[in-house]
Amino acid sequence: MNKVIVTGAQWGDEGKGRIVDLLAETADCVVRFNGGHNAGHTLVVGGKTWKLALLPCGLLRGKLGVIGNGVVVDPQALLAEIDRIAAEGLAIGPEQLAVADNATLLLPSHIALDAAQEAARTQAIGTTGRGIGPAFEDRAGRRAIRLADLADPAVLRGRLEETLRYHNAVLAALGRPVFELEPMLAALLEQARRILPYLRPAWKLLNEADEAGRRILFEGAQAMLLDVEHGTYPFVTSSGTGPAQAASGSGLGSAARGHALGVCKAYATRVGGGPFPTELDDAVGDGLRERGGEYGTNTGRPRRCGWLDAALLRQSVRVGGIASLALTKLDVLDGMDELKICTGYRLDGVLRDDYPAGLAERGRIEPVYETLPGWQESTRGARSLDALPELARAYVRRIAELVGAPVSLISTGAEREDVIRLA
Ligand code: 2SA
Ligand code: MG
Repeated sequence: MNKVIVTGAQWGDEGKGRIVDLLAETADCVVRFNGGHNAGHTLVVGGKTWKLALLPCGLLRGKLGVIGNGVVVDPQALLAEIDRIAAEGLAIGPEQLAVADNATLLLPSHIALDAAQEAARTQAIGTTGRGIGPAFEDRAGRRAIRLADLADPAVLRGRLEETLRYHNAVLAALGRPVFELEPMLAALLEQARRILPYLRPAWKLLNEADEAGRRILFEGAQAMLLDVEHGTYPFVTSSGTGPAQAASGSGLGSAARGHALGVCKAYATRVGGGPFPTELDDAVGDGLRERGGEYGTNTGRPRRCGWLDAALLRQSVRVGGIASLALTKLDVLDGMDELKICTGYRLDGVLRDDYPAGLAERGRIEPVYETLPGWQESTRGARSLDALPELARAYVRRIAELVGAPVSLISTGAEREDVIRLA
């Protein structure tokens, strides 16, 4: 399979970075196609821990990295990340990284708007505060500046005037300080000197690579249930997060025919606000959090934990065209007496297997569970299906049945080869 698209199938933090790292070995090129520096991957390569937000993980394996048009790029964050990685021993220049010239620029005023909008919400979303939502909002509102326009100071000035007029009006209305054009323009022109060498028509580069038979790996950020259309709206991010986004967010239309691999934790977690039907607000949930190390990579916020929701997963699989699942953190369930899987919901006494769109209905649904016996043996580091206890195999089989997609990979530990390949 020449094109593989890795996306999260739940609410993020499923371990996509680890799976991308594993698959990067046989790829020629690794592509980001959505989100921005709200993504966060922690990777252990050769005993060294790396943290990436905007850079594609494949760079750590010496593969060409591409930041596609579907990403909102904060030049300050990108340059800081490149400098940090260089200081840690990995130099990344335009030979290693291409950035789409038609990607959207994320400005400091977007970050201020993110904070102001979040404070003004009746119910906070719990955004990452990186300005992601306002930047995508500007793209849809046709006010955004695209990276290619960093090349011409006069054009940039004109675009920035227009964008800032709007940002300042909104910031003032929300009682926040406004931004001045000149210092912002000066900073952008300074950053442009270093950003411009990376800019390429990435869609063209990718199509040529594809035509030459290169293997292209797509690295999704966030996850299906945070998708701006199909996720648990309005508690979502502002970009498309599913496999279909890989085609439009990179300009490689044929990505739509790639293998969509959905990464899924053996239980469920969520950070930030929003619905979570199978959330466990008890000792069982606390146990998952402690054993799974479920604390945010960047902020350290404790993640909400709960049972696997196979109904939502099945919806993600169907909406996203997910062809197979990579199941992560199975070992966190070791030693539990019993495991529950949500198979559907009860709404006003009626069973349904789809998650309702209406907020009022969402408030009234109750998850319906099936209970499976747990296993007492350790699955940590298992590298073949035979090495798993039968009850663990039964749990995996049941997930595949309920979700309607085969499990093609199981990761069982932090080591790169702590993985069971099933296809
Ligand atoms: P935003 O900042 O507008 O995208 O936030 C909107 C909602 O989306 C959630 N969100 C995330 N949830 C989990 N992981 C995220 N990214 C990193 C990752 C996090 C990390 O992929 O692992 O560093 O561990 C992510 N990005 C956005 C957010 O919590 C809001 O609910
Ligand atoms: Mg994460």
